[in-house]
Amino acid sequence: MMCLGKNWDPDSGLYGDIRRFDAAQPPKIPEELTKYVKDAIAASHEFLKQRGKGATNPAVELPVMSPDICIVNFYTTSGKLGFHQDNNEQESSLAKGLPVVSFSLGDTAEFLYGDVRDDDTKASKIKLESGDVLLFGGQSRHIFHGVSSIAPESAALWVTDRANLRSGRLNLTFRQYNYKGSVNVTPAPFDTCVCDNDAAPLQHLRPGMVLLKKFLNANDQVEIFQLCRSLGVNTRQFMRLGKKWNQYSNSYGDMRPLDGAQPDIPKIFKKLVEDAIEASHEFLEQRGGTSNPLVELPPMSPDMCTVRFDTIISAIVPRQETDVTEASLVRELPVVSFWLGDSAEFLYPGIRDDVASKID
Ligand SMILES: O=C(O)CCC(=O)C(=O)O
Ligand SMILES: [Mn+2]
Repeated sequence: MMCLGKNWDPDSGLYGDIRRFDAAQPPKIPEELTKYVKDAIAASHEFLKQRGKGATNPAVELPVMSPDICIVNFYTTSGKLGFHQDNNEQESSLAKGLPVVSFSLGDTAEFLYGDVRDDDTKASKIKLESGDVLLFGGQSRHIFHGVSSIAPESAALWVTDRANLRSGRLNLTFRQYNYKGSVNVTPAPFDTCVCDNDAAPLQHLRPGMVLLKKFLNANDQVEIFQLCRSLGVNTRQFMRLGKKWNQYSNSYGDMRPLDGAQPDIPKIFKKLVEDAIEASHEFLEQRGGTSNPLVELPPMSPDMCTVRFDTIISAIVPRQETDVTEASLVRELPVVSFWLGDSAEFLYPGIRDDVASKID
């Protein structure tokens, strides 16, 4: 996940101006993207006007917004997103029903939406294909929604080839944090339309919810991919060298999902790790005791490395490093960790959720 404009912290659900991992401001939303959002809102107004034959006010049903937040998510083919509401924006923005505008690029997603918390079985389902733009605002601003699956290899070849994209789906959701005008809460009059033609290029899914099929054409989609890449969008806010952790499938792979790159661990890092293990063997041997240092701390040759930058407000809750193969765990191959910069208080409780020992 990466944010443009304001930064959203998924742990606290709060927006801020700087991101935690490097204390920098997220990049601004490029004007090209803002223009696509405005065009999509204008297209849905035009569609609602024609559909409602003038009886409804499209700008009440789906208010105009000027995005200052964009959350970019890359889903690998096993990616999912649990049922949730988007409600971390300011109360004024939510009360006005300023829409969330969502772009889908790459592989097709099954998108669920409904009104009932914790029950996606009652949800409606739609397919979001590459180039589709979904808007939900007004009376649909608080819908529960999520992504249940991604259809592998469903993107047209021209998308993957021209954008040089591996399998997966890029999603950009735009929102406006704050609304400064007066909030008139008169509900929009609406006809109880529901989409009666899934193949239609423009679909009125429910009041305040419009789907613009293939709104983004081939060139637009390639441009958006390239823009995202140039802004440094990647799957996590820290870097993986060697094997790449995939947050969606909870497994390691060889490539970075967004761009298929495979940055390796520099030789000097590998050497430092091997030297560190050797030095600990030396130490354990001199220290004596009955254990064999090679059994106590088996030698290993690293093929994955995580580089994290922690700001002064960072914290990671105690967790186990079990995301490697069973063979590596059974042989008890060590994790070797280098620290640079400010000191960290490191906790290592013997038992889950228990009181921890501490070192600096
Ligand atoms: O990927 C999607 O289509 C939905 C994304 C979403 O709901 C979110 O980022 O809050
Ligand atoms: Mn959402």
